[in-house]
Amino acid sequence: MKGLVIKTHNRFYEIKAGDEVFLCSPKGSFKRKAEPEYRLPVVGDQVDLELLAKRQRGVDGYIVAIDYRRNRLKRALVDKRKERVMAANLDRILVVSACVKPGVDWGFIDRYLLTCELADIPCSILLNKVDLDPNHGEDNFIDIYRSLDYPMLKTSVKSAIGLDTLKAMTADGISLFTGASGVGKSSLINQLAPQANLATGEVDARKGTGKHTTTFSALVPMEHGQAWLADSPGLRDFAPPPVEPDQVRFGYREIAQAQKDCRFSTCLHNAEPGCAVRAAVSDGSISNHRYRSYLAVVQEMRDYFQSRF
Ligand SMILES: Nc1nc2c(ncn2[C@@H]2O[C@H](COP(=O)(O)OP(=O)(O)O)[C@@H](O)[C@H]2O)c(=O)[nH]1
Ligand SMILES: [Mg+2]
Ligand SMILES: [Zn+2]
Repeated sequence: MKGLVIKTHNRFYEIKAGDEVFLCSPKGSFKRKAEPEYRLPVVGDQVDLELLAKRQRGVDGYIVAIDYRRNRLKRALVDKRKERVMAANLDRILVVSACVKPGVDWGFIDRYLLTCELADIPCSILLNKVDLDPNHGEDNFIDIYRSLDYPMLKTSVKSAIGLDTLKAMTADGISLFTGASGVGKSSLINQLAPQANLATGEVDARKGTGKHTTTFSALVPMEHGQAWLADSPGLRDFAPPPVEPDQVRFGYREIAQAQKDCRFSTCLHNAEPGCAVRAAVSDGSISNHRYRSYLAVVQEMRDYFQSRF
């Protein structure tokens, strides 16, 4: 029987199969045989189940195989040379920012777009809390990202702005919400799936009181049951893994496009002669903001790999 992993506990997994949810654990034999990446199920996985006639030792059955993952979101572990898959088979990632409180950090958004491009996961940008923003979002930036074909949506939980569009955007498949703490991810998910009843609140990192840190450990069903939403932990718990400096260019759509005309195929668009990317920045077809963001990320990755190895 096939099922979808919707929740991970310590060693147990909740698997939705048909209209039922089964509690299962991975079968030892499969864990020994599988490729390292496929030894642990994550939310979003499609798995093969062997069900027991009745519940034994706390489980309804065993996970005997994990299907091929068409994409996966990874995070860096504390030992940053290691990575771990956090969720698989995502239909989209929604990067949430708040227009005000704390304000939009476009460099942060670029890092997520980079992660999504390299992981082959469609990415949308949500600007929440527009009710607090007299300008209703930073439109000059919005134009840049719209022209790159990233879906952009302004929302307000408080004033019910953009929520129907958000509902339509997330109406099928698995949508994962990410972004810094306090931008409104859990509040937005509660709008789409009221029964989720996720904890929300002001960020109080110092005390951490009443702060319920959600992880990628559960998928919440939308009301009609055909789509799933995943809340995510704050930044501190989740950083996308670093990428080699020469891979960064593939995370910027317009740069990846323009670089076909660079004189050197290895061009990093820094000071190389015959660089089509820098030419595009000069004539305004690539925004200065994105180019500077690209250079900053390349430098950051370079520093990281040099300090590390
Ligand atoms: N004014 C305003 N406040 C919001 C909005 N969305 C969320 N909030 C508030 O922002 C705070 C953080 O929200 P939460 O959903 O916990 O953010 P998360 O950390 O990203 O999950 C809470 O106090 C929410 O009530 C919004 O659209 N407008
Ligand atoms: Mg939250
Ligand atoms: Zn170049």
